[in-house]
Formats: sequence, C-alpha cells, structure tokens
Amino acid sequence: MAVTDFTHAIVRKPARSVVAGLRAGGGLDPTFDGVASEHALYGAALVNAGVAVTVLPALEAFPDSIFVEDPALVFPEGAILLRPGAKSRAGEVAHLEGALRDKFETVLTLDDGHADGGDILWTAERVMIGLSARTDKKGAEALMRLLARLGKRASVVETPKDVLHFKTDCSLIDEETVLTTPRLSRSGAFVGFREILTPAGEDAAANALRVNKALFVGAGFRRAIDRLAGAGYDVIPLPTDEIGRIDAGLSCMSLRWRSLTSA
Ligand code: CIR
Repeated sequence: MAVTDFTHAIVRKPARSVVAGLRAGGGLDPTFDGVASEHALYGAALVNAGVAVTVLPALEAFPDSIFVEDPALVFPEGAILLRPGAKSRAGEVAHLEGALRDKFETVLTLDDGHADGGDILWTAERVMIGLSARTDKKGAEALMRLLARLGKRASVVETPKDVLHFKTDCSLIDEETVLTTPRLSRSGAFVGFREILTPAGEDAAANALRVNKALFVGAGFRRAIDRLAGAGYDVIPLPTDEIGRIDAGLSCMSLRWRSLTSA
C-alpha cells in the first residue's frame, strides 16, 4: 500500500458564505455557484478514483469550512483535531469532531499553539510540518508529540514567505516524488526525493492531489499538466479558478485516509 492510496474521504458542502472566504490578495470574489460546481466535480473525481466519500453539511457561519483539510489530520492509525491559525476558522474543529469520532477509534486533540492541516505533508517516512502564518512553533511541537503517539516520525520545515500553507507549494505525487514550486524546492525540504517543478507562472499547480492511480491537477495549469502527463502520471484536470480566488487548491477540500479494516 502506498501513502497515496486512500479508501475514504470526508468533504463538506460549500456554504453560501464561501464567497467571503479568507484571502491574502484582492481580485474577484468567487461565486457560490462556481465553487459549488468545482466542489461537485471534485467529489465525483474522488468517487471515480475509488474512494468512499462522506459529505458533511454546509456551515454558513464558517465561510472557509469547505476546506476540511485544515482543521484536522487523518491517518490510518487515527485522527488529530487541530487548532487552525485563523481566528475565523477555529470553530470549524468542533463541527468535524463528531464525524471523526464516528470513523476513528483514536482521535487526539492538539492542545497548544496553532497548526493547519494545509501545512502538513506526509510521506512514507515522515510527516513534514511547515511553519507558516497559520502554523507556529508551539503548534508544531505539540503536533509532533501527538504524531509520535500514532507511531509517526515528524520534522519541522519552513513554508516560503507569503505562501499560505506548506502544501500550497507542494504535493506528494508518489512515494518518491514531490511536485513543488521552484521557491520551495530551493529551501532544500525535499532532499532525497525526486522533484518535479511547476512551470514558470504556474506555481499554484503545486497544490495537486494524488488519489490512488489518479493525479488531480488544476485544469488551468496546461503546462504543468503536460509535464506531469509526460512523466507518466494519470492526470485528471479539475477546475480550481473559483476556489483559487480564496487561496485554495485541490488538497484543501478533503480529508483522506486508508482504512485499516477495509484495506
Ligand atoms: C483560508 O485562507 O483559510 C482559505 N481561504 C483557504 C484554505 C486553503 N486550504 C489549504 O490550503 N489547505
């Protein structure tokens, strides 16, 4: 079994308030219909890739709650409830807890600092925790202690300046290979991995998602898609223009794991 093999996922329907999701820059707001359409295609792609998907209801009070990757972490061995670094997102955790307790025997809770799931990349060998504006040292240290309880080795790495999350700039696309922006590659975080760099002007393609045999990539990133297809990946282009307007990409919209019982 590879670390990119998944049997289950949780997603959450977008709320109408998603148009007011957090974002660092200006630009156009997303439309609710646009986000809902991207979300529906994403859910269908997960199902096509062989994943059993649980869909949680929309939470109007939390515009960014569609991005379930951030308030929790899930592994075959158990789940961890996190402490998101953005104040407006802190309350999302309580709304995920019930679903995670239903599905996991072990559910741990981060008890110090802040950490967002978007900053956590896990490989077969270890879990990488990216420090960012959302994940601080205290949170990273507390998370390392919880990961050790799940039998996982972890290390702390740096997210490039002004980048929202560590995984905004990278994804593990097979056990040995990372798709990364040139700026994150330069940090040396991926020594020992094969690296495929995002083409110039397509940094946002780095937030791709490998699910079983499929590699989901933002449909607007034509050169990245060609590069990945040329390297032999089974690329599934998915639209991300709307969620991109609120700084999100493909990993953000699900929590994914391989169930030990159904494997
Ligand atoms: C936020 O700023 O929290 C959302 N607008 C975007 C979250 C994207 N999540 C992710 O990269 N894991």
